[in-house]
Amino acid sequence: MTKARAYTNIALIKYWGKRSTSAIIPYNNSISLTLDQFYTETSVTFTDQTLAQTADQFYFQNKWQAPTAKMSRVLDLIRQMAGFNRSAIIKSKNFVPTAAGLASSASAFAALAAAGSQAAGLTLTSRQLSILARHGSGSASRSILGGFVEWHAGTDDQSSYATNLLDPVPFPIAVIALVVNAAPKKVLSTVGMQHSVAHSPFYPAWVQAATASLAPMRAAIAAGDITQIGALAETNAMQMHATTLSADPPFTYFSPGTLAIWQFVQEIRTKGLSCYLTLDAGPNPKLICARQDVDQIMTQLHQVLPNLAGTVCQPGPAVQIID
Ligand code: 2P0
Repeated sequence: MTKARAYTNIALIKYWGKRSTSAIIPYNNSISLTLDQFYTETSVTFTDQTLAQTADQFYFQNKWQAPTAKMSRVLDLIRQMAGFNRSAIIKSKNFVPTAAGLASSASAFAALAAAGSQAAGLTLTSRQLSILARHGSGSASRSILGGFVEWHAGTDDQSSYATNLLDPVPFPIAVIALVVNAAPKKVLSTVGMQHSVAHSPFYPAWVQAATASLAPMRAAIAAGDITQIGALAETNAMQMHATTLSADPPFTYFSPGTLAIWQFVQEIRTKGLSCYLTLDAGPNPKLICARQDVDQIMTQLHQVLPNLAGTVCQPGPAVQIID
């Protein structure tokens, strides 16, 4: 049995659309920050039985479930590399603050790739692990690494993987994960991004704008410029969401609560507080700010939205084998 822990990540320059849906090759590079507060622990044991004799067994939060097709894809790749066809027992737990609505495929597939490959007797480099995790979920390629990470889009299976930009992170950046709605998302990201690619006339402009933002984001990270990191991330997030609003038919991940928080963020900036918002494929925003401003931001936010739950995150580590 091998157990791994992997942390979620928040994209600052986002991945939104696949050039290859089968191999999960994105249109553009993305840049993320791994977060220390949300993680998945997964253990994998390969049995003495072949897959023909026994199917893979999967337990999520201690309950039996059928393994998903994406899980089977990652496990099959591991079996292929290891040169055997034994079935696996997978036990996985998400560690996410109650009702945060933040369960993530990124941490799940990064943990599965690390635990599964090690349980199969393979010793993979972080590049190989990133490629393996990518086959479960694109964003999982980034959760193999800690701190600031860049996923290089590449052009084929072996050239699409993530590397570190900066880890450990020597400046006090914080990410406040807010919960406006803990219900499961209505349009899964895999479906939402495909819809944007196929049906938004703005999609090529998104790829161009995201690509143009990579160098400024790398420079802001290298300079430890939290305000510039936040400003670039907020612009990039809104450009991504513009591809959902501009699709035919249109859709959005924004909820009234998301917009209320975005307005709040814009307002406190006019009062001199540096705070920026980013949003993924759901209504729960994440605020980017300096650690020393967190208390002031939360105090002011609670005056506008009294019951809002928030978790303060700092840069998190790379995937680890813990057992
Ligand atoms: C990101 N998201 O860069 C973007 C921003 C959501 C919005 O990666 O289809 O679960 O499994 O590769 O990785 C979420 O999409 O999608 C995601 P698949 P994934 O973090």
